[in-house]
Amino acid sequence: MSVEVERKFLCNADTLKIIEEIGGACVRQHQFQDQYYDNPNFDLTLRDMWLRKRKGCWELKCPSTEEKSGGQSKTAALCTRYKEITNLSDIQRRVVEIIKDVCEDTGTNFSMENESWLSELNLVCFAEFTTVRRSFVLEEEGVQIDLDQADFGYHVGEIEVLVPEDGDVQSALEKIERTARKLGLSGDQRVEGKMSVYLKRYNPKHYAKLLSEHIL
Ligand code: V4E
Repeated sequence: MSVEVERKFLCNADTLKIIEEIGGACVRQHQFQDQYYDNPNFDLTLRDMWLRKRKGCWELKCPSTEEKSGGQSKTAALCTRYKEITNLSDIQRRVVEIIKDVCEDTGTNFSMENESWLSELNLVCFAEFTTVRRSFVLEEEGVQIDLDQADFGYHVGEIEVLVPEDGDVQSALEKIERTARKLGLSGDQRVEGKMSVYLKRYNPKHYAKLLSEHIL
């Protein structure tokens, strides 16, 4: 399983032009809807686990606990590192491990045919939005740049490097740092992701809880 190392950045009127000037090639433009799920106690998101359905497929984003996670440099502090699980039975197993209290009577043999496992685990959709994404690659750095426009009016960019399991996270952080400099990014504040902005606006209690636990 690979680890996604990402740095988010704020876009402006010049971002697209700069990406083209530094050699970014547009490889894809697509639109997708995300539905995020958790139980009413927020047992998943309070553990920084993000269960979502995107284009009909289930995904679970979990924090990477790699030993070689790249240390605590300024660059590392601006980046996130997550693993993405896409196999449904693996996702269900991880979710059951986390929501143990509601699962005392629940096995892990859920039907793959329908979505009754969601109600069995008391999981409900807490966020739903559509993103238009333009993706660019910088061949020489081996990085991808995504420009996301969410349907609730938030525009954010991401510099992303995929690192194989046991791969070199430090080198990924350096690629991201070099790309950030080429893009002229300044500042050492983490930029909010779509979820932060969405929850702050539409589900402030959930947002406040995640903020107080330093998840967002
Ligand atoms: C990991 C995470 C969340 C799930 C959504 O992740 P994100 O990368 O923001 O969304 P997206 O659409 O770009 O996913 P991709 O297509 O890249 O897989 S929601 C909140 N988090 C945690 C998080 C955080 N604490 N800080 C920052 C800057 N980003 C994400």
